[in-house]
Amino acid sequence: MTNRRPELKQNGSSPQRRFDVVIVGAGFAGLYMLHRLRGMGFKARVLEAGTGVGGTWYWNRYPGARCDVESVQYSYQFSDALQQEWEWSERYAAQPELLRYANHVADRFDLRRDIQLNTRVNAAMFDDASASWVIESSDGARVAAAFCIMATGCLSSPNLPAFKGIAAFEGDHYHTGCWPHEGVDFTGKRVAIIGTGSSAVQSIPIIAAQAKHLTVFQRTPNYAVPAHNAPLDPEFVRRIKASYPELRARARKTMTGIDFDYSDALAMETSPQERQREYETRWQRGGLSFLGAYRDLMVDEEANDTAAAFVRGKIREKVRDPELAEALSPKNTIGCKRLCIDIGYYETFNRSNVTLVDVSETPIEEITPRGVKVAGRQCEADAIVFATGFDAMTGALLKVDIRGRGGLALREKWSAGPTTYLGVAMAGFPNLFTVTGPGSPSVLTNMLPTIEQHVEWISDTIAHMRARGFDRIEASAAAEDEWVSHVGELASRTLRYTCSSWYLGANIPGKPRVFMPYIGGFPRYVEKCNEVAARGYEGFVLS
Ligand code: NA7
Repeated sequence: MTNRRPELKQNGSSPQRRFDVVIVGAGFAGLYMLHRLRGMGFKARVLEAGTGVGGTWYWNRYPGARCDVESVQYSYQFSDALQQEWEWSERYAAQPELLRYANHVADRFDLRRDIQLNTRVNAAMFDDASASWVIESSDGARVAAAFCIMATGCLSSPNLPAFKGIAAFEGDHYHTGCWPHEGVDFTGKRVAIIGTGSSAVQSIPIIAAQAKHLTVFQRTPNYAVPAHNAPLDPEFVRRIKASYPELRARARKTMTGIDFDYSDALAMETSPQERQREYETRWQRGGLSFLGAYRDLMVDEEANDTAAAFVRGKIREKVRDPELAEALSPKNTIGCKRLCIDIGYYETFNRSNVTLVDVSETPIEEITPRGVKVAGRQCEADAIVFATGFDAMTGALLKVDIRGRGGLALREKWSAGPTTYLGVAMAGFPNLFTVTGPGSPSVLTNMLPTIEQHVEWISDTIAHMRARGFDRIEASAAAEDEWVSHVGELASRTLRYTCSSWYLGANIPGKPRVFMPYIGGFPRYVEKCNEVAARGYEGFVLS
């Protein structure tokens, strides 16, 4: 199968329409991509599986869903008018507000006329003869385009572990990543939740307050730092709006593309008392900047453990039952799995209607018609929430049967792990771009500025090709190999391989263990992309 040329005409109809660019996905990446390309005079079309725009914030409607980057920074900056007129209401925007924002952007820039909803892309095939892509959706319809851009998101393919018996469960079950639009009322219900990642940490306090009883099945405890979420003070907003360019410029200089206080100090060169003060200050401030306290936290185990021990101490203060506090205390590297930002998570376990079941040693045996079975004991439930995460970074791309030059299947190319050049392009797949693909900083950074950088770089590349009369661009195998080794080499110098995170693909049975995002930081990545372009697209073959 691998190298068979796709039969473009036999398996479906001929493409019904031709575009310059087809964009897959109408999340923040797809929306801006469409706006920018259209502004450059390209004929572009977005194909989106959902019934609305918003991507992550369209699908993740679970109780408590909220962004872990502050709203004034998790927002577009390409239009100053947009950032001046939009009013964020809270420090960390909740899902409904983020979805309203995505819809506002779609309306404000008149994007909807080029977005086709209810259209799940199944396959994309490169046709060598015409140097174009044929994109097929699940209803069999086909469109053709000179360029195909996958704006399918990093955490958009939900992972539902293959628990025995799910189909026979008599109650209702939900996955946090595809929550019913009408919401779920757990009042009076016995609820089981499986997983204790960010989605669970956000939803557990809210479900516990509503349900008759909540049982939490925990395989790995997680570190959570308080959000200290609050309504935004109008004076703060006024100051931010008056100095947005400066804020954005400062953010662009940080590793994560987020403007917060990163210290250059080393934990191991700081006294224990001073460290404690620093962690306490950051804890009181709340949010992800906790890990910015010292620059050796993600590279030196001893340094890391000072921060981990501090959080474990906080858990002991918050959870009344010492045994329960111990069970909720992570022992692994803090920041290896993504740090969670919480609103009353640990305190929820003090409630009399919440039970923790540790499944680290004895995994969930099966889902029975009436509940969840562990070690021969059944926990009865009327509803089960699977907060079991995503097939991150590669899942959504591999769900589409993408065939490059000579029929090369992406699934085949990536069988030992994803390989890309800069996280935006792949050898063997001409005229195909990925926004925030594996090998890009993406999930280690603030997604919005990262998306904007990719969109601008990709659209500038396409415009460059038009200006020079090129109709084909492909990453060279050598440039791709070099980039992949560079990404792996940087990750290997950190503590990122010490846990079973989704960054490594370790949450999906059988997925190759490769640290997928680029860990070198936003500024270094942007510099590399700009250099590549300035050198006439070094590492790409244009023809
Ligand atoms: P995560 O962070 O991947 O969390 C998934 C959770 O589900 C995690 O606690 C897993 O335990 C647990 N899990 C997965 N499979 C199983 C099985 N088979 N049995 C028991 N427990 C299981 O996903 P989220 O949706 O919470 O967050 C994803 C990202 O979205 C987050 O990092 C933010 O960036 C936003 P494990 O840790 O693997 O032992």
